[in-house]
Amino acid sequence: MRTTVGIVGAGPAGLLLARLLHNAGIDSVVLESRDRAYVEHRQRAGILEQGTVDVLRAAGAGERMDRVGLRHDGIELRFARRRHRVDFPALTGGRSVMVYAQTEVCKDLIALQLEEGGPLLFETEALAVEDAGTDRPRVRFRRGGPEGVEEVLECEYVVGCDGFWGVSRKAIPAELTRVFERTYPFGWLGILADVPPSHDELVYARHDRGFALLSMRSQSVSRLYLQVPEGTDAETWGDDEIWDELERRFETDDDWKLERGPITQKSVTPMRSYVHEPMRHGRLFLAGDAAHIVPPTGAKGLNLAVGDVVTFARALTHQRQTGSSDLLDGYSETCLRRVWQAERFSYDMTTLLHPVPDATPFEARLQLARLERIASSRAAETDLAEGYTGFPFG
Ligand code: RFL
Ligand code: PHB
Repeated sequence: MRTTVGIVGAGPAGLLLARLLHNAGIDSVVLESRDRAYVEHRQRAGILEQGTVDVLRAAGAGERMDRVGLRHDGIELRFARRRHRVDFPALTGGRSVMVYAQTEVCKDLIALQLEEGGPLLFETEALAVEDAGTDRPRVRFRRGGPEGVEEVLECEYVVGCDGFWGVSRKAIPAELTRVFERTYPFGWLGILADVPPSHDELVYARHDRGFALLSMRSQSVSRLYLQVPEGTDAETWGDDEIWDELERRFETDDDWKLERGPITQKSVTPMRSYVHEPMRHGRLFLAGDAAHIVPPTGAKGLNLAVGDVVTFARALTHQRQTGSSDLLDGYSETCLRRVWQAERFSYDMTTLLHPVPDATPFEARLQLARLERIASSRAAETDLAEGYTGFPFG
């Protein structure tokens, strides 16, 4: 098998890249180890930055998003029993975000790819990327489970969009690589519940008992998170216990009330910051979670993945049109500038809102002082609003 761009992984990065290349008249093959239903139902991100929304629209993948997605003009910060709303358009010259789940973005892109695009092969696992340093990189893969036969995809370029646990990153020699990493001593217990969201915007709450987040999937489905100790097993939390704890952490001095409903899903996500440098080796390019991870507090992971593949598609199109590989050569540097801004923002949001288990009273007071500062200074609040609504692409 042979193609121009071999894409490993059909998460948001791989699927959007296939679409952007198709629109530019460049052929690709996408290899995805899981089946279609799994990829379409994996619960993850919920917030699209303005720039991501614009890219999906321009790619012809924004129709359903514009119909059922929810435009949000702000978030609420909750701390010390108080509420403070951050007004995005007022602080950023009109920018906002969209609540539209990653599951839905993936469903839309998969439908388009199967209808109009090149091959998208599910249950096809990449085993290794080979000869990345040459102009004929290859992906060795296997279809149909461990019993399937091994095959080879010959490419001009390979883009590793296979997430944090993928194989592409391993093809970059260790001696050329630098990894920057931080783990956190807590995770998020996330639930999906059949109950209308108790607030019309997201609520980020800092409480002495831990962080809590109120988000949503639609007008009738809530998505909520609780900070829990690292390594917590979701099944040890009973449904009533979860609602009781959420209620405590969202408590205010006014009459705001958290509505409860049947919990349909629960799971725990670990928290990590991670950057792999460089993001390119020869003709292998890494995109999305394959190259970097942010803790979810800043809602940046999916948006970064989109930025990476937009940068790659532009660079390859430029190379096709002008013969110049300048933009491809600059891929890693271009992406990493934005990646590090998102790392910084996600780290700031995480340390602002999560009390660490062994925090001193001094550190707890500083957290409150930082929140006070955002609530009382337009400059501090603008910094948050700019970071949340997103950094420019490319
Ligand atoms: P993905 O989505 O992990 O997709 C990688 C794909 O590659 C496949 N794969 C392979 N395929 C073939 N061969 C192999 N050897 C393979 N190995 C792996 C996998 O099956 C998978 O289909 O990476 P991608 O495309 O880079 O997308 C990244 C995003 O998924 C991720 O950054 C976000 O979900 C992060 N994130 C959030 N991002 C946001 O922008 N806004 C949010 O509000 C937000 N909230 C979140 C989040 C992530 C969370 N979790 C669970 C980590 C909330 C949570 C709880
Ligand atoms: C979500 O809706 O899943 C979500 C929203 C905002 C975040 C993280 C996750 O910061």
